[in-house]
Amino acid sequence: ICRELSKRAKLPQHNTIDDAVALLKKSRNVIVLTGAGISTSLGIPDFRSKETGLYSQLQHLGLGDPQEVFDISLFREDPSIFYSVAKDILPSSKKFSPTHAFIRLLQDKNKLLTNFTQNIDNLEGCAGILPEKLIQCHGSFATATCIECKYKVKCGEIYKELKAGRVARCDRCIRSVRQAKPGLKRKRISKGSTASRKKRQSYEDSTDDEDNDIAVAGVMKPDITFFGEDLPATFHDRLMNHDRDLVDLVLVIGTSLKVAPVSEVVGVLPHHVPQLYISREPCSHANFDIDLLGDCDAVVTELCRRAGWDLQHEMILQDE
Ligand code: CNA
Repeated sequence: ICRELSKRAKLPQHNTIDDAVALLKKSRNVIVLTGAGISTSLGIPDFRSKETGLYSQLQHLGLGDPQEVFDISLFREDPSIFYSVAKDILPSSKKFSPTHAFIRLLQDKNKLLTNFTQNIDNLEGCAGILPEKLIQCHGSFATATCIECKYKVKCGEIYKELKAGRVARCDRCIRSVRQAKPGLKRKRISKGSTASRKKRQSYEDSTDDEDNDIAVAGVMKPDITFFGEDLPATFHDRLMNHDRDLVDLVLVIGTSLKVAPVSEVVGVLPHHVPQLYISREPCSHANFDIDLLGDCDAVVTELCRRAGWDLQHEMILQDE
């Protein structure tokens, strides 16, 4: 993707909110590229917002760069850093935002080609975005895998640990550590004295020993893409071998577009396809045809109002 990247020129004929509405109404194959900003109204912090973003709150961890929380080498060294932060971005309910509802509305109107999301909160599914319309570019919290034995579980199985900020360990590893012990004991019993048998028995019964089993078991890593890991193959496949030929409108919502390779998507799509940007602040490193700056829930609500579309959501105030 990097090789094909270039900063596209703006299309001169589009620049107002009504142009955006007209584009939405006529388009049939919209790519919606989303980031953490579409979930902040639900109380889930993004990364880079100045005072509320997760990165601004991580000074106390003594990291050189807050992104290290999501660095795969550091996770292998000390997973407790990630676990102490993960609880803050783990949604505590299945509530989704008006912006999620807007993407669902595009799907219902047969306009959604693909929602490429960088989010890991899995709320697109809660809003009813179909799996075949969704690419979770950075994976999600939906499942977790043991970094040692690759045993996979649903998020529910480690939810308690995640919410408590405790490192989740692999059940299968713990079971196999424990199963290995009776074998060891049998061998020793046949050779050892009664005293050594008793000593060993009391060691195996102790809570310390259980803690020890857990401590040597593999760490469960939620299936989110850390810095230093590859994106799912579906990301490139879908973008380059399917969507690139079909897309007729690009909507980028609630992302600072600072994480590659997702940030490079806008540069590889055909340059004649209009691109709209909805976020609180402008994006200085990409050329969008129309910037709709502000709270994304309010912006999509206004777009729908002008389009005459009925966007249903409990968080939309009547007079907004
Ligand atoms: P980011 O770099 O923090 O950027 C978020 C952008 O959204 C910023 O430009 C904000 O100004 C803007 N923004 C925040 N709230 C709103 C709002 N209500 N309306 C409009 N704009 C808003 O996050 P990115 O998504 O660009 O970075 C990619 C990272 C963030 C991915 O790897 C994610 O996994 C990661 N992340 C995800 C979540 C989540 O799943 N909810 C939460 C935090 C971080």
